[in-house]
Amino acid sequence: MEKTFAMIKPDAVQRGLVGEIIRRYEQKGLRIAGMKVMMVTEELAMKHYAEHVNKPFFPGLKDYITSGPVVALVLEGKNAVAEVRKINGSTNPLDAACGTIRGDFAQEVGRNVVHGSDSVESAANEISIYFTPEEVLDFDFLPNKWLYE
Ligand code: DAT
Ligand code: MG
Repeated sequence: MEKTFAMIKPDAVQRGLVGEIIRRYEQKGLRIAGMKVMMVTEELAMKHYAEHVNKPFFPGLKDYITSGPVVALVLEGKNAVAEVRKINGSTNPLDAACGTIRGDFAQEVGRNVVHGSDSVESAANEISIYFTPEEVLDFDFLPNKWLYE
């Protein structure tokens, strides 16, 4: 089954949105295969956002993502990568549809409350940055037979 990496960013943790955000992933049928509350160090931020380190917004992004606890998640499901991106909504909350997490809870791109991997390859890389193999569980998720044909 496909896995993706998601993050509930520091603003969402501080605003008490952890339960609401996880509820949205769970109600879609995604399974939580890994989860932890942690700080993102500068080193982790540079690995995670390697493609953005030379962009003008990177210093702000790094300050934001390292500013407080985050919740790191491994979510599993058919098309988990695309499903989480859809639930999260567009990167810039101004463009994010109502009903998406960013559309409902965010106003600025620099405070966009969640992250989701953009491809299966990015997901595998990001999971390996934030989790050890032992921290990602493999178990029989009983609702799968009611979610998938
Ligand atoms: P996404 O998080 O939707 O995958 P991304 O990979 O393009 O988006 O960018 C990573 C994060 O960097 C994004 O969540 C918010 C920040 N960011 C992206 N573009 C930005 C911009 N033009 N100004 C400020 N922050 C930006
Ligand atoms: Mg991205």
